[in-house]
Amino acid sequence: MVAIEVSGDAKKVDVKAPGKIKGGLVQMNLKNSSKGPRDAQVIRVEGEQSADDVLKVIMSQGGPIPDWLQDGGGVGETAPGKTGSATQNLAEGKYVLVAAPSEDGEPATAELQVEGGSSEGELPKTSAEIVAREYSFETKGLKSGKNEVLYKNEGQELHHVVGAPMLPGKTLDDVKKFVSEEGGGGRPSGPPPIDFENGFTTAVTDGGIDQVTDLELKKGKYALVCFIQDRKGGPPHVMKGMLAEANVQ
Ligand SMILES: [Cu+2]
Repeated sequence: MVAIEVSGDAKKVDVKAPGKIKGGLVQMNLKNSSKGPRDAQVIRVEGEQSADDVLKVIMSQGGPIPDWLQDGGGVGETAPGKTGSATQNLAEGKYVLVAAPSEDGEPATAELQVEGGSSEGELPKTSAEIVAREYSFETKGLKSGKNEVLYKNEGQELHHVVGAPMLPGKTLDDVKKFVSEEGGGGRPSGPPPIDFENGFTTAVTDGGIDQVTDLELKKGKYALVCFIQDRKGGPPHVMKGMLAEANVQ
């Protein structure tokens, strides 16, 4: 188990994590001691690039994602005062951990060395599943309350899942229209068609990465959206149709 803790306020984040861990199947727990929602992205770096180089890519908004930035994963958005958890296999290597503030501001980083010697382990069995690929989502077994969800990236590109309950009477077309206006730099017309407050965001993962993570869900229809761009750069995947409706039983 790897214990990660984030603290700080809305504009500044501090992150504490062990500098060195053993690879293989790893459960990452993110304790959020700050006042806003926080995540902890775990990114493998193949080369001499620094945490600042990783941040430049993350802040580039639609820019290319270089090949030295690999794997990805970590713990998705966790509410203040809560501990979020994700379990996945971590290969040997140098990782940069990134925790973003909820408002504009510089994310905090920490370096994490993953030492090898352990083989890949099997993920815990779950009944709920979200599969991401270019450019769609597939879900099964999502239910209200706390879910252990297998989140699989079966594509070639990096993806994440941003999910939020759809407001009564709203459709996926309304969601697409809303995020396109926002993503296109325009001002969204009218109130959002989804309940962001009760939404979730998983970690960003590379193609071929599977993780099991905790999601707290409400019964009803959810909109699932991906805002990550292709490795070569370009628009967020939602603009290529990567949005779907999921039914939480
Ligand atoms: Cu995507």
